Amino acid sequence: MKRLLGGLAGGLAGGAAAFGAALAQENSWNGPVDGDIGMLPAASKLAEEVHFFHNGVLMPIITVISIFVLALLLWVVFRYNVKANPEARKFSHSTVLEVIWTGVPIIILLGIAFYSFDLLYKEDVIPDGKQIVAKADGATTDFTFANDFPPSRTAAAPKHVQVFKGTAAGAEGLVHGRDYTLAGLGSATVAVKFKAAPAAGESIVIRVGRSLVGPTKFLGLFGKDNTEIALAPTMTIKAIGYQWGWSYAYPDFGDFEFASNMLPEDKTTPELYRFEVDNRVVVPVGETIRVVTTARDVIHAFALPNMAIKIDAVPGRLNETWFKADREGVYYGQCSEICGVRHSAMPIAVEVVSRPKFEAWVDSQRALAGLEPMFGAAPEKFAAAAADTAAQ
Ligand SMILES: [Cu+2]
Repeated sequence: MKRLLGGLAGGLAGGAAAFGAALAQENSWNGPVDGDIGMLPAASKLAEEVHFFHNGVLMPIITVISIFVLALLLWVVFRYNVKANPEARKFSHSTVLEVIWTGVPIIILLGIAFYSFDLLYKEDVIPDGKQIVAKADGATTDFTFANDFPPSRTAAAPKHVQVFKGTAAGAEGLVHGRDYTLAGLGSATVAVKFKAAPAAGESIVIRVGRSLVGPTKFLGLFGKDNTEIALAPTMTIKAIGYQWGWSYAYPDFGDFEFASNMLPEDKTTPELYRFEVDNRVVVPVGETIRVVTTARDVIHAFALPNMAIKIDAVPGRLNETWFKADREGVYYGQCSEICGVRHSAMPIAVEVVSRPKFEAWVDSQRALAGLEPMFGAAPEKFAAAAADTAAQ
């Protein structure tokens, strides 16, 4: 028995270690690999929040319920079998018990809804946060900005404002109360008042709005708050599903459109077969992208697991969602609505690149469509965009 228990404990410890290793696995191509447990690596704050909801909220609840039900079962099996309990009692109701087994699940579901309704809202509603960048002159301590949102969306609490100091070393998040205070929350103009004037030349980045996404402290107590204010989209991509492929349009950049079809087996690697396409969607890193979906024939669904988005593409109707990739790379998804015999042959491949690369790509697509370049004529814009990225 001792050996059995020892083996069991060893097995559990080994299993836990394997689970940890699988979770921590470096996954350079962001897709599934052999031995994976859990979800694909998160590439956006929204995906991090989805993972937090699954790993930090749902899994503990599921585990406790499973163990509780198993214990009840074992109790009934051993305590009330025909040998241990030959004379069964004949009662059929217990008001107290029925109130408990109705009330407790309601409380559990309310607890889940508290997190999941919030997430549903964030996925569905396009963020409206804005960012103000100011250069410090070494003397100014107060930086004001217009709080010009619709009444229900104005910055009214310290968490609706995030302040960063951008230096060569990267962005440093400042703490309300320690580094700065806020004046005028809820009114038309808000001031960020620094305790000490930031050094001359430093970029002061102020993010404002109510579109907070990312994992927060569990029950407001444990872990660390890792939320960020999501900014309003800088561009829209329109994904149109058809039997069997996707077509993408970029209405902000001259309405060029291209088809994106799965690469045949001999044109790609075994690992990427059924993921890779001939023309990838290209988007800039760190920017909020509005995704609008529709379809030409039957219902398809646009899904990107790394960004934790999935939305139906319905003929005659526009659906929208959004994502913001935090890392450059290629992210794969697949049509997620059974749409016909080649449903499995309409993958989605999104390439996240730097802003200058994105602009060069836009110009190349415009050239293919017979349009004038949009960015190439103004090379100084490239430098400004690169400096902006460095400042963040
Ligand atoms: Cu489809």
